[in-house]
Amino acid sequence: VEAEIPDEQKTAWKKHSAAGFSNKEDFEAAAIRHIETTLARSLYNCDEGAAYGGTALAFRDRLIIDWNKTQQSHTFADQKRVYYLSLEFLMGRALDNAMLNVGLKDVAREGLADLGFRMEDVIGIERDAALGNGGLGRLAACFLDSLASLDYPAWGYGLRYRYGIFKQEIINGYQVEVPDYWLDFNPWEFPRHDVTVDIQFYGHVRKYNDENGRQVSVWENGEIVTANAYDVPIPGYNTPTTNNLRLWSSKAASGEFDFQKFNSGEYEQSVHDQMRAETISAVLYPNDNLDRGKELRLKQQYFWCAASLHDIVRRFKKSKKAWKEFPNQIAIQLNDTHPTLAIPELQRILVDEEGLDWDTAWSIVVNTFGYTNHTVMAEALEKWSVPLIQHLLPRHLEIIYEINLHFLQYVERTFPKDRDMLSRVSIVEESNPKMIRMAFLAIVGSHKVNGVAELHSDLIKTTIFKDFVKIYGQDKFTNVTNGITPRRWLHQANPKLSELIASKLGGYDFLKDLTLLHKIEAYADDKQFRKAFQDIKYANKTRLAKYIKETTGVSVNPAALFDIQVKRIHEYKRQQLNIFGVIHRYLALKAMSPEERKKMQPRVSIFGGKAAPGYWMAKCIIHLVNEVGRVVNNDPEIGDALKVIFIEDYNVSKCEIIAPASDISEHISTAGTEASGTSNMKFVLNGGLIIGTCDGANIEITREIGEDNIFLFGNLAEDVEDIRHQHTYEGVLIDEGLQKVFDAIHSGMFGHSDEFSALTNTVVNHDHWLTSADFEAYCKTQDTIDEAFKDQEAWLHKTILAVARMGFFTADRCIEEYAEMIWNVEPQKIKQNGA
Ligand code: C3B
Repeated sequence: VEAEIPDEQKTAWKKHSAAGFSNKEDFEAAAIRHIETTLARSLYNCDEGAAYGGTALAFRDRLIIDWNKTQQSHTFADQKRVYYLSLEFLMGRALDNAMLNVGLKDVAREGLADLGFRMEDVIGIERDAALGNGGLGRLAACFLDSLASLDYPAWGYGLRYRYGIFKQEIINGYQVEVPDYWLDFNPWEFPRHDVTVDIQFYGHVRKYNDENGRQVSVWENGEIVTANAYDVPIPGYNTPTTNNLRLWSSKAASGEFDFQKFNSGEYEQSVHDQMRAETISAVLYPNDNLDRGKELRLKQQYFWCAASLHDIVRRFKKSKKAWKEFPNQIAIQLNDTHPTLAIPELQRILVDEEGLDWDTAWSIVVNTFGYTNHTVMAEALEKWSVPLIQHLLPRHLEIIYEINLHFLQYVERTFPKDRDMLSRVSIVEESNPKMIRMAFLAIVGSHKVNGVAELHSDLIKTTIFKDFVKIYGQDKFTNVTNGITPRRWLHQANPKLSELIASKLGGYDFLKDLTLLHKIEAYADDKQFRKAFQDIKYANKTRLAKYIKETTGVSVNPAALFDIQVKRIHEYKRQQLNIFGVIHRYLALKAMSPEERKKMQPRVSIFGGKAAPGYWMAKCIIHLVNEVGRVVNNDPEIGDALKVIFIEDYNVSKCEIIAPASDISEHISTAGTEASGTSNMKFVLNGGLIIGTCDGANIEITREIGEDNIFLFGNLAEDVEDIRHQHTYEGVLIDEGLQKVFDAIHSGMFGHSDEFSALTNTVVNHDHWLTSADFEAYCKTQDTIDEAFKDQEAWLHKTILAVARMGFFTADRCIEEYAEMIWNVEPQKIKQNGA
């Protein structure tokens, strides 16, 4: 292609080709040009918002130049690429990350100062891109950062929700949801008006025999919706590699806009059709670890899978390679079962549209896909009703049935005497109505299945997917323990700690090889280093205390022990255990003399997190935390001994302030329920210790950092089932201390007790989450922590060792494991000058 372009044209082009800035002068020029032209502002009306806009657009220009080079280079090299399909990408803010990844934050800071702005204020203007609920969405965002930083040719595919996760307001102690319309100014996306895909829904399947007598299926007469691509550049750290996150937005198909209706006065109806189409990508479903089976959600899933696959197949076809090369060129990772429809969709494209025979097509499909499971909890495992799929995607239902038929025939041949096995593993659950078990479909259609921490990967093999291990063997199932990107979660969130580490390690190489952190172990007993480390923690706690004061009006003492639990509110994550523990502490403090109280370790208990709007119990927990805070924080007897804070609207950018400020963070899920957890990693990496159960990645964190440096408690996963059985047959024996807490709640100490009866009753009736069973151990462990914290030197020693040993939990390690074990892809360096 390049040879076909005339030389004069090339010369003219190259002379004026866009160049990125790399010094202060050029940054200022770029920012001012954008402020004056793109934003139509001037020296006289440039506020912080405009300064943010100009800075962001200047950086976007820089990113897109590298983005173009990267994409060209990947196209020329034509190597295998990875596609990460995720319905959630919890990206947070982009500007700070872009500045740090391209290494120009200091340049921009100086430039902004010249223009009269402070970097922190400008960064603070940006809205979070909050296209996700919690851990699963943030993991996808960390993986994108690692893929780009390690130079892997990779794209993310997701939905461009007009409304991300709702904004949480706390009004009179209750959660209120406010829509998050985040797109009014989003400089980080590029609309690709030329990249569209028409997506079909409904309709029916027509069959006929072609000239060779082969039966052909045609899916026709459906409703068409158009998918529009929006691209978000993903810069790697300290590399020109800039990958792409492609988000699809839905709109009425242009051919579908009904001019007939329009002209005959049915303008309203035609606009209504338009809006109906746009509804598909309008809103992120706000459930975390919960499946609700709504038709619109299924539409979202198919819309996004079909658009993404069409895009991938279109790119592959340009290379003119044989179909059997498809899995050698393309790896598709399914982030949970949400994109499982991509499996029957690819089979449909290959068989119905490209004319491949079933078996050839199926082997391409299986070799292309990998499936990551993120939960074993029944309420979170997706199932879709057969009548719903039949209605929305009639051809896909046929294909799913055929996939199941082939699969069950194979099972029957392998285990001829086990009839029971067939109904247990069938993709179709024989219930009323029949349901499609998406996890089973994902296993059957993928070559690898992985869990996200060792315990979790073992659990899926011994519980929910046990039969599949018998059928396919151990090798199909593997583990990739989760990780986090140290760029955002250390360097960006905690610049002072990053700088301190760099000063000892002779530079920032550890940000790309986190195992280098082990070298700071040598400084665990170094007085000066300890002091510097301690000062940084104190400064970070002061920063959080200031934020708490500004947002809640409550003053907290940065010298107190900061005990933090921030994550989605969920019974299995057991914020109720935490708040009951706080009440227990409050009652103990109240029973003490003022002298005794003075001797107690002062604490600030900090909570944050959203409840799904329909999750009643989670909302009760939020309400209780706020009511306890109201009582405790205003109790003159208590003073600094205890403060209880609920941070409103917890999100990624708030986590960047919170994670560096903990002394202790809580990861206290009922054993066997939290697949991995990733905030546990963020807190330890930032020099905080953990109180936790033997669950998810806590176990591996303990192995890495040493059991002296973590506070574990509670029943083990292997015993949970027995305890629940006991509860069912013998009733729940409520812990003595917990009973006092309940009595206090019932007395009306924290407002009308009816408000909380659901919360206490569920413990009394079933204690499904072992709140009572683990209560005593939890409180004792908290007492141990109080004692340990008093010895600040020993505490610092622990925290420094813990940080030094966190190298394993970088998302870079995850990506290397996926690349080697599941995707079989190699990194590809981009030369600075492109090509
Ligand atoms: C979460 C799990 O609950 C976490 O333990 C895990 O660390 C992350 O995924 C990432 O693997 N998860 C989630 O956020 N949403 C789901 N629907 C299922 C799991």
